[in-house]
Amino acid sequence: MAIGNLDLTMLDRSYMTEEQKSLLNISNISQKEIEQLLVMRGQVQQFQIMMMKYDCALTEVRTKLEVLNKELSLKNNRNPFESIKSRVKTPVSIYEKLKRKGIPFSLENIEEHISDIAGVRAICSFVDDIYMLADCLKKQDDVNVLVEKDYISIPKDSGYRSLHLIIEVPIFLTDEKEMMKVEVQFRTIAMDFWASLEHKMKYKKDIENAELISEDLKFSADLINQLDRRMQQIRERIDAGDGSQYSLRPTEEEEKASSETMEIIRREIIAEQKAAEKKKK
Ligand code: 0O2
Repeated sequence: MAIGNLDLTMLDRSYMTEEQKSLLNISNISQKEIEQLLVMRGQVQQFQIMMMKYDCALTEVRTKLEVLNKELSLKNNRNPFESIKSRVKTPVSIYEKLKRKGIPFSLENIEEHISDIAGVRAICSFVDDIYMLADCLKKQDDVNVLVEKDYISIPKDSGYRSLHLIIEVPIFLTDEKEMMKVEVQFRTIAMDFWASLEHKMKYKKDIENAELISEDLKFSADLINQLDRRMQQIRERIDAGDGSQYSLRPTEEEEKASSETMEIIRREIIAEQKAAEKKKK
């Protein structure tokens, strides 16, 4: 499916699993309808140009992160991030996001109200690498930081954790320079694992008792947070070459979560025992 030279179906959806991609097709509006809308408004070329610019901005930011990765991995003997993904938001997803915000679909509104058309995601092993990488990026003199959302320090109610930066970077075209917005998400491997599963649930509309899954997800997000912190402490002890350097004594919060886990396990064992007794009778 193409508008002029731009094949909209080729917009990178590398963030998504196959299932999420197919679920996108059950949106209220189809890609074809958006194309028709743009054709009717005579904005096909403008739309193509806009998406091309966001795509160029993605390349710029990816390159910046890859350069940092190369330098920091030489200095510290480990890669600050494990992988990097990027995507330009699909027209359907742009349309849906504007709709959720109650804003009509227009090129002006897209530019003004959607800050994650170009999205880069850096997946790190350790939480401290997230902040170190983000700081290095923020310090660059051609990067304007517009918004910083630290959902690691203050997680969302869902349990979602990531560090988001909305930045502006310049792209240089034949006869102009333009500042383009890019959303950069930094998260650990474990946070990414969690977010992919939770995202899947959000897209699936027909789950019975979805609130129970949300509760489980929230609980798992806290466990993941503890795991991330512990992995970092262990890495620090390995780096220091001293196993006794840091105490791994659990914090109050960890103690509480762990006793809650034990309580859940205890209840499960009792329920299993009761079920077994009932079966015997
Ligand atoms: P998609 O489909 O992943 O692209 P704002 O206009 O800034 O107030 P916005 O853009 O929703 O509102 O900002 P926010 O909350 O920082 O979210 C930006 C993106 O972060 C989302 O994009 C998601 O990718 C991710 N995200 C935020 N909250 C959650 C969450 O609770 N769970 C998961 N799995 N991801 C989340 P989109 O466009 O909403 O979704």
